[in-house]
Amino acid sequence: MINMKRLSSNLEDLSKIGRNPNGGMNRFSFTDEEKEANKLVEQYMEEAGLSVYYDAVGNLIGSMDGAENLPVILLGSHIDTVPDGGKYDGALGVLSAIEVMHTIKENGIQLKHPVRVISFKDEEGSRFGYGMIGSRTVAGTLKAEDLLREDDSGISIQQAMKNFGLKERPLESAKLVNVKAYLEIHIEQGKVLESNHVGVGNVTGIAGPLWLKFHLKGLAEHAGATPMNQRHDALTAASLIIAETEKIAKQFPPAVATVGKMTIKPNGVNVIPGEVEWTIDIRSIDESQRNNIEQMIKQFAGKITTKRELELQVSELQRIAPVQCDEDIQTAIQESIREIGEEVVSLPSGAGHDGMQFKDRFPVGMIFVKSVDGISHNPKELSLEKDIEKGSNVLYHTLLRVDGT
Ligand code: HGY
Ligand code: MN
Ligand code: MN
Ligand code: MN
Repeated sequence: MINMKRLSSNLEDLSKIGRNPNGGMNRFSFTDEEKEANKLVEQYMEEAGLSVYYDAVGNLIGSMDGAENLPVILLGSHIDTVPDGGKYDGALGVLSAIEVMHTIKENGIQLKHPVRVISFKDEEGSRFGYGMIGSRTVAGTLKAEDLLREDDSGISIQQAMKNFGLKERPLESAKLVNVKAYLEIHIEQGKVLESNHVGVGNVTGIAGPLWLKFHLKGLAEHAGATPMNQRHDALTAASLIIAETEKIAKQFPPAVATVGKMTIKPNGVNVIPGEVEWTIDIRSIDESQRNNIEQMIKQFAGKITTKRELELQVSELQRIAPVQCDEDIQTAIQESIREIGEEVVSLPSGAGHDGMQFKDRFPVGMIFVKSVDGISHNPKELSLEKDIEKGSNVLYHTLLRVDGT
């Protein structure tokens, strides 16, 4: 069984890096915080007997040879966070995978397949508004032009990679093809496991996120001298569109739509807003339903824009298809959950994960660990040690099953 004391202390130590005064995590890609966190994860990987290296985009990889020349099994997750994030999102997946490999080494088990534990670069997309650059690179889908995307201070991903000290290498060198399976353990970030009174779950599929940016242009004018019926107020129009977005999404459960970022220009108390920019994150496990929601929002926004003589630009930040988890891996996970004496609960993931990038490339399986009150992307994010231990042991047994040991 895994060593929960070691895993818990590693989780605690990693969570000290990038922690802000109110206990939230700010660990963004290609920053000093991430460099420090990478150093710690490298150490854990080496202690687990893994040989450590970085690929062309900066994924941190711990590798263990297999007894036979077989396709590789990938374990992974991410250590970057959302702004003011929690201590388990992503970090649990990387550290639990390392703990499983450490336990395999201590138990003197020689796996047939080679294994790579990957700490994927920039899963959240917090800094550049374009997530999963690490897993896209492994899937071979990251394009050179994607690296031109910039953060709020105008630094491109490419420049950030150079500043981070990454050796320049062709992205293709990081693509992995001969892969047997990708396994990820992650906190659920929702309330299904808790409402079913279980600590772990088998993931059936991952909802795909569509991120759009709306930019509305009106006319900044004097708040006191401009009559109400002669305004081109970008913020009032945006508020109507955002209210309608919520109404539309509520018609199609379990699909969701979220406005997470917004800027107002010139942002003065006594100035009618001339420009407003906001993001919408639309998710569904059903791609056609998501596209339908997207069209309905765009149509409504177009109507409001024309009526109020404003200018609207809608740009796509990312569009990731939903993915179904592999049936055989789900069976291995379900058997492993039973093996540790737990009841099997299977559920879709509303949150996005690196495994989506491997759709139609190699089989994906995910194990969920209960989130207390379903809270995540919040400093209050919490998963209990006993559930983390169960989930990590399920990952251990699932890896042995997938390996055929
Ligand atoms: O956006 C997500 O679902 C994940 O946290 N990257
Ligand atoms: Mn997240
Ligand atoms: Mn995550
Ligand atoms: Mn993930």
